[in-house]
Amino acid sequence: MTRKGILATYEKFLPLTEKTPRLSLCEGDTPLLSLRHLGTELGIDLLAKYDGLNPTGSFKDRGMVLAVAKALEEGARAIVCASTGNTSASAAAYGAAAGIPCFVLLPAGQVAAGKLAQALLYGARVLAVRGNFDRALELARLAAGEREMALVNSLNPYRLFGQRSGAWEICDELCSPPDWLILPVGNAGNISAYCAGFEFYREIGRIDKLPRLFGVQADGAAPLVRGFEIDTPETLATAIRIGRPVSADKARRAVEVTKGQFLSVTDDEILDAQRALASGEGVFAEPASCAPLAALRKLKAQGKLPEGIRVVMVLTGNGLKDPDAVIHRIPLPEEIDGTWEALSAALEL
Ligand code: AN7
Repeated sequence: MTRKGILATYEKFLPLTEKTPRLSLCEGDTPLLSLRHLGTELGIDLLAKYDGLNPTGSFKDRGMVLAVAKALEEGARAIVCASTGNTSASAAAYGAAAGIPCFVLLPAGQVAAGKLAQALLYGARVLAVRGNFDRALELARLAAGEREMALVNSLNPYRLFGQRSGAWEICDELCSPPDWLILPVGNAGNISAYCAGFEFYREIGRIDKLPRLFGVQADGAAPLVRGFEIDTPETLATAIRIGRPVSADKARRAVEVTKGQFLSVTDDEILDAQRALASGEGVFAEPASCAPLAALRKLKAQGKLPEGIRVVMVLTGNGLKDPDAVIHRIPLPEEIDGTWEALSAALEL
């Protein structure tokens, strides 16, 4: 099957009219990889939904394509968002594709280099706000209210609607839902969208049960695990450095109706998981995306991971987005003289 993009593939399931522009950068239809080595280690059937292979390198494209198409349909003069990075890259790209100006508000100094480069190069007007993501989002909401701009954060219902496609693709490919679906949680939109996607498929009879949904946060930014908002969230997984998730209620409901759970892991556990995923399976995901693997390893160590279940882990963002998170923590390449003798000595297996 050729890639057609989310709007064409799921036309019937999305709130499209004949006036909605069929925008596409060929997002979605990402691979569902079997992670055999890590799966064996954990004693489960482990699959990864490799959403870092989307056009801008993250799952955000699934919802952004619909949000921007709807903004065009509704005559918005510009789009605006706040972002820890990936939303801004996606908004900027789809804004460019749609020919509509894009404003992005980033927490100053807290966005991974790849994401910042994307937003700038795709031609967005990028503003670095002195403050954290939660403050930037308040300002973006104000901007949308004060100007004729469409807010394309996940408060925009079309974003979450488009992100349901992740759940649909998994069910379409497996012909049944997995036992568990585990994903990182920041602003809590994606876990809510997955839940809605699975519930919709159950409603129309494509599946007969919901997977248990597990949302993973970083210890320093874990409002949903702790049960209260965090004023100064801290984690090196900057994508999920969020203290006041706007979709907290929806996410709590998602975990409740599917009998799932919120979990948290330390930054060190995230980095260990990132390395295990890369060196064990050949898959490079950004730190936030590795929080679920870290959580699975932790559950295994605690004897709380059921044997033999099928688990889909959503790899939400590409590792290339944020090389700085790892480059200072791994040994640098060994330097050798440009001679055969030096090389020969280094080629010991
Ligand atoms: C790689 O880009 O919030 O719980 O502004 O980039 O739906 O927020 C990114 C979030 C997980 C969390 N993984 O998803 C933004 C932003 C990656 C992310 C999340 C994000 P939500």
